[in-house]
Amino acid sequence: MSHTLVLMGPLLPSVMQILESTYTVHRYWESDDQPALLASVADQCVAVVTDGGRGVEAAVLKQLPNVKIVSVFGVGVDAVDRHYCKEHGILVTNTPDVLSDDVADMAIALALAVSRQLVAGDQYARAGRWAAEGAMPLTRRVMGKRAGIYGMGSIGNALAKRLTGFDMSISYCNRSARTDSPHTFVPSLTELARSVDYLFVTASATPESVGAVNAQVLDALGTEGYIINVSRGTLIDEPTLVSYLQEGRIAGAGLDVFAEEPSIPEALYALDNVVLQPHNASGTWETREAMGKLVLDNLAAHFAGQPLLTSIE
Ligand code: 8YV
Repeated sequence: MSHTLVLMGPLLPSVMQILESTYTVHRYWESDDQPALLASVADQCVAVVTDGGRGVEAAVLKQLPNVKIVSVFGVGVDAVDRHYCKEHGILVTNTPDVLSDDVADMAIALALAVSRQLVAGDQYARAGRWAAEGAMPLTRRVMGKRAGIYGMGSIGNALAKRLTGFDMSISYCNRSARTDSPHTFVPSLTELARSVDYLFVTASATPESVGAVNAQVLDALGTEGYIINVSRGTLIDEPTLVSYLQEGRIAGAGLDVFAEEPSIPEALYALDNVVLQPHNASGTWETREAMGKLVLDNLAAHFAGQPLLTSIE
């Protein structure tokens, strides 16, 4: 008999197809009566599969006492109650590394887009304003500027590689200096912000990093500084960021992530110093297929009694 698992939300169709032909899958998000669904599979369910945004709460896991693994389609596991998992010996797996290149690409795209006013330029061209009014207003150069990376993990590293192609000086703030990084380590996030033109947020969401980009950091970034966030919205004090953008207290922002997704603070829609994305940094077919494969491979390894390919402490 196949193993029973609860799937918290939809995944790529190709991944769902393999998942559902290999296991007995219960679709949590589609259920009209989720508590009844959990109660009906409480004995059999041995795994939960979810994505980075949905994760899984302790309230759900409590109803599934035989779950031994939570497999996350995403690198961030902040939406999984890891404390509960640890206490109950539940393994947590994620999909690191396979998405780093695309997320780094998105960070670069956002930096270029907000500095060079790509979206505004596109609108200007489409509205026929070039012919009617002449050239659009001048923008800001990216090449050769100073970049700061908050979180020098796999994504931060992939980003640094790209930034060197723009002749940018690179410094970073991380829990500790990385012996494998040639870039300048700055222990304080505020000091990092003070010394750069672009502050890229690539750290994972942890109790230490949540809210770390606060008014003090934004003040240090200053009126010429841009912030780019491809990590989690919760790392930034969002109401403060919105008011700083409205008041021109920083130059601009490229944001792929928000504190309460899928909500975006409406005030941002009116601002031309902001470029927005709907949390799509890993959203390419190539990366999503690779993430799906890792979810499936981790589950297969677990049920075969093999070591997991990627696991979280
Ligand atoms: C995904 C993410 O958008 O990996 C993460 O942590 O946030 C993203 O790659 C998400 O997990 C897919 O739904």
